[in-house]
Amino acid sequence: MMLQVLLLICGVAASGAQVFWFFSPVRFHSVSTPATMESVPGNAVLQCSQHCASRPTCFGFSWLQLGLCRLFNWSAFINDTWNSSDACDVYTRSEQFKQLQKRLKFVGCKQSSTHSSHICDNAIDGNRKQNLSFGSCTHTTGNPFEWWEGQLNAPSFVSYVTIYNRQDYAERLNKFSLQMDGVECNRVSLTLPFSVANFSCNAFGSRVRVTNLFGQYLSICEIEAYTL
Ligand SMILES: [Ca+2]
Repeated sequence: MMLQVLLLICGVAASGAQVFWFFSPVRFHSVSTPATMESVPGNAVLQCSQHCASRPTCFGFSWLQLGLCRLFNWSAFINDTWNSSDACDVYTRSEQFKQLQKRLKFVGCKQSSTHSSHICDNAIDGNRKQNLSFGSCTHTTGNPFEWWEGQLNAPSFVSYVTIYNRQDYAERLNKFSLQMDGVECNRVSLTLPFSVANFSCNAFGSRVRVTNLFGQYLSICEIEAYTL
């Protein structure tokens, strides 16, 4: 399951030192992709990661499940005009990505309901542990469309959010709506549960909300918002 959300590739730098590249998804089932600098065959995301890691100018790739890796560089990634595409998954080098991004600060939160002591603040307490029993995950009651909302310290452009999902019952967060100031910026529908993943938003505002479309409990162990 982790392979779907985070890929670790080992390589050797020009100096001979061993280096590690992390690749993580920035968009699932995207209908657009950065301009391609090179296309290579690849029957799995892992193969695409290896192709990209071996090319210094490659920043990420989009993977078509028909067996094609489309590699792109940084300038293509940040270009707002992506090319239309058949549904593909877009990945980037996480370590380089982290150097260029800025984490935004949540200063408050609320949620539709609270089960036991699993308050909304647990999603923004800085503790990323993904087991409910550790006391750092939220948990609502089991009504339809339960939601969690975080308040940013200032209106900001949110490129994406990173969600640390609960490890048991992770499938409860397969389908959800991500909203900025009440307007949906991403609707997520996964076929497999995730552990940690980035979900694009690309919207300006100050209130980030996750609404569960699965139809029952919403639990988030940590959520972080990032801007480029
Ligand atoms: Ca937490």
